Amino acid sequence: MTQSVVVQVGQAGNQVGCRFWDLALREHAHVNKKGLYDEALSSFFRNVDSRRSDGRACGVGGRIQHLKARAVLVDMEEGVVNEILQGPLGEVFDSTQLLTDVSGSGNNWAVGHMTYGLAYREQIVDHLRKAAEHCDCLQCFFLIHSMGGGTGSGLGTRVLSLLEEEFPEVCRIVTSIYPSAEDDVITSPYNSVLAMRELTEHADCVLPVENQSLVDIVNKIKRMSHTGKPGSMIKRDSTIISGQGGLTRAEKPFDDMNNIVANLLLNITSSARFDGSLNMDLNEIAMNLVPFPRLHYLVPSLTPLYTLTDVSVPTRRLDQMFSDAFSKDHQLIRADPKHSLYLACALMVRGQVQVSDLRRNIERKAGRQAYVQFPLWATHTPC
Ligand SMILES: Nc1nc2c(ncn2[C@@H]2O[C@H](COP(=O)(O)OP(=O)(O)OP(=O)(O)O)[C@@H](O)[C@H]2O)c(=O)[nH]1
Ligand SMILES: [Mg+2]
Repeated sequence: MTQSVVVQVGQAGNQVGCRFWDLALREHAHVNKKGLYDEALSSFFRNVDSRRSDGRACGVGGRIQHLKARAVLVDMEEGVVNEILQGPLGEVFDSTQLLTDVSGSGNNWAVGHMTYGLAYREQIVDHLRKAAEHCDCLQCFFLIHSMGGGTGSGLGTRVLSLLEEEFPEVCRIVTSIYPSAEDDVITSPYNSVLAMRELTEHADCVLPVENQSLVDIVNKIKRMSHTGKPGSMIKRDSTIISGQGGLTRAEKPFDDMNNIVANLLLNITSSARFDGSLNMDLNEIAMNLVPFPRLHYLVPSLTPLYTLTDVSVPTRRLDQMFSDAFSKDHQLIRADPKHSLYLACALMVRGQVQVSDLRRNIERKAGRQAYVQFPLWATHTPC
């Protein structure tokens, strides 16, 4: 099995990353009943025996000792990373994976990209190399950052170009959080434009996520769960909400929105984390969906989002999910591809689903859009 490394940069990057690790651990705990460190866990986690002074990781097959995320956490202020370290996930990271400064980039792309980018260049490369050395077969880097903040947009895109320089063969998938129109960071449009140029040049694939779409989805889920109708209760262990109660209880700002982004990452990485007969390789995302190297912005969409009560997928529901995946209410960015052209789309399906039902739905969709190619990937893992 292959491994991937998550690089989270800036406040938004680290907060979204943190939700991803929480949900990934919960998903593995749900499946891994024997407490053994298996191939599935090794894709995103190392198993470190704290009694060994050299800090080396244990191989696949042994008991789980201490799971450490294959992650590099970068922020030019300390607050967010310190909060993560003091929270329930603190043990999942160690000091060798962290890189912080004190004053932040002041919402200024140039400070992140140029000032910190040059000052921390060696240290960033060092951290990335260390994370890569812990992998037997490194397949992918997942970069998570905001487009609006100085560190996320500026240093985040600097990290991206360093990844390209140092690991040209390793796939770079970037999750970029775009600001909403009412964003309180006044420089966020400038930061976003400057960062986009870098994303176009250096990423293999970008999953743009817009904060306004996340706000809309969260508000809609809240409205639905407050109607009191049967089937409108959110399951307590649903991965769409966080461990502390998520949407049903007040949490830190952004937590509920970040859970949705974390779910996107959870689903995209599921076939790298679990076995499955129709599994896809992470490289195949870019290989199948990117027609030209710079045309690599994918519109992400998630379903089920609003029917959170039932995670099993009866046939009727699956048909609905296929339609939902193409509706703008389920997209994580406020774009309307129906007014333009789909060059390619991929449907990633999780759970116990009949392949014949999938094919029937693909024919239904593709029939109307004759030139669209539908690669089909499915993972038989819990969703
Ligand atoms: N979805 C989401 N957006 C966030 C989060 N934190 C900040 N943002 C958004 O990200 C932008 C600000 O970027 P930050 O990530 O806070 O900034 P930074 O990368 O830490 O950069 P500096 O603070 O300037 O050093 C604004 O558009 C915020 O609305 C978060 O946890 N989730
Ligand atoms: Mg910050």
